[in-house]
Amino acid sequence: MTERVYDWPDHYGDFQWFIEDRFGLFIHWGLYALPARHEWVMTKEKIHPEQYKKYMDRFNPDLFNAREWAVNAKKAGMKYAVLTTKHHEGFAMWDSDATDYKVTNSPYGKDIVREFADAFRAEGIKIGFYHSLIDWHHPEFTIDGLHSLRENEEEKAKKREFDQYVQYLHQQVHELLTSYGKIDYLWFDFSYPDRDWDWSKGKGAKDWKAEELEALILKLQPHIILNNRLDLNRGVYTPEQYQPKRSIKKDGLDIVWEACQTLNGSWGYDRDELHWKSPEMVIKMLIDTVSKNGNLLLNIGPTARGEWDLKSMEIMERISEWMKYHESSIYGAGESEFPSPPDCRLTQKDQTIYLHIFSWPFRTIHLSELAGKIEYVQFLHDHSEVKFYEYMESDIHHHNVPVVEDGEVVLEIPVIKPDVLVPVIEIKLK
Ligand code: FHN
Repeated sequence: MTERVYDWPDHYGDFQWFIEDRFGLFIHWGLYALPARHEWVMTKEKIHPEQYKKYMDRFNPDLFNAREWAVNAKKAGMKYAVLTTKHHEGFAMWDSDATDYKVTNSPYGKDIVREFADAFRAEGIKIGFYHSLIDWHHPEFTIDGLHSLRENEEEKAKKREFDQYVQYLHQQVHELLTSYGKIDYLWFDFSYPDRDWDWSKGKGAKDWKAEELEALILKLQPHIILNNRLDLNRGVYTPEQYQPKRSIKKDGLDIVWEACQTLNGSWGYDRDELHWKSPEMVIKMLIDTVSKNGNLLLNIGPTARGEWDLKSMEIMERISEWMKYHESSIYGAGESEFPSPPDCRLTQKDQTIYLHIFSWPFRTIHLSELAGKIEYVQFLHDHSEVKFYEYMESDIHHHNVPVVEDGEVVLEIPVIKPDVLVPVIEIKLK
């Protein structure tokens, strides 16, 4: 299989572990779990920071058990985990020296980032921090069209020193990268330089002093990888809430990318948001992503008591079952050099092709360009052999024998679909 060449910044950490791991857990957790109406509730409902603080006074996730989360994530086959250290609401989920608006000043009183990092690291899961560039709580973060105070003329009339906020932003990133050990992945969110509301503009790299911030990060943790939302046009490309049509390339080079997806329609816990994806759909999204040389970062929004809701748990259970038998078609795999049959996805790892069958066909699957190249074929879940043939032994094409075109291989599959959400056939090449 031809070696891939990636467009990756030389001064960033090595991304090899990332494209090996393929599957990560995204956790969106903050004060917004209490209103339980989406993580943008503060701005959707234009809540003044002073009013919003009532949630800090009530934040006490008494059922939170970081080790339980880590064990569940490991069982589902997730190799890295990204936790919101601060979302746009501005609330620090760690014991920050830079603010009183932090979890250690809530009734919960403990450092959640510390508990998360320790528990997930103990399970061998790599650590990622999500950190919001946007901050609707900080008094010097200038009010713009996304801000919860965007219609508050009195607040908009007050002068704000954005540079003071940027200093605070850099200070908190410094805290996060010097207090919790080795951090593998830093996930900023998000720049919006092209937005324009006439009375205010969006914010991008220049506003965040992103070059300076990036230099600080790599000085503190030189091995770290970053996503591309600092508006520096480099790092992990992070499409969300859709599946790219094909693998992502730029000037002929492969791009390191990660599809970021929710289980329902919200990142943060949203009690009444019921557009849950089926376990089968989620597993197909994971397979689809890897077949296009990407990673899947799959999100859970824990409740204000610190638990994963039942629906999320159910989906994670089914993912765990599937990954138990099929993880080898995901880890270290990527886009295949061969064309996929209809209603299937191929992943490939060196001399092994994994055929993921999205809709179960009757009796045969025709593989192109593989005649003479296959050594052995089996189902991945039970290692039962799959018979195949490449040409007709006799010249007579009997009416009940499939026509095999030049270069094709035909797999003979059972009429009954195996009892797994997405069956996978492992094809060993010569
Ligand atoms: O505004 C955020 C949103 O709340 C969520 O955190 C997602 C996750 O990728 N990022 C932003 C929207 O693109």
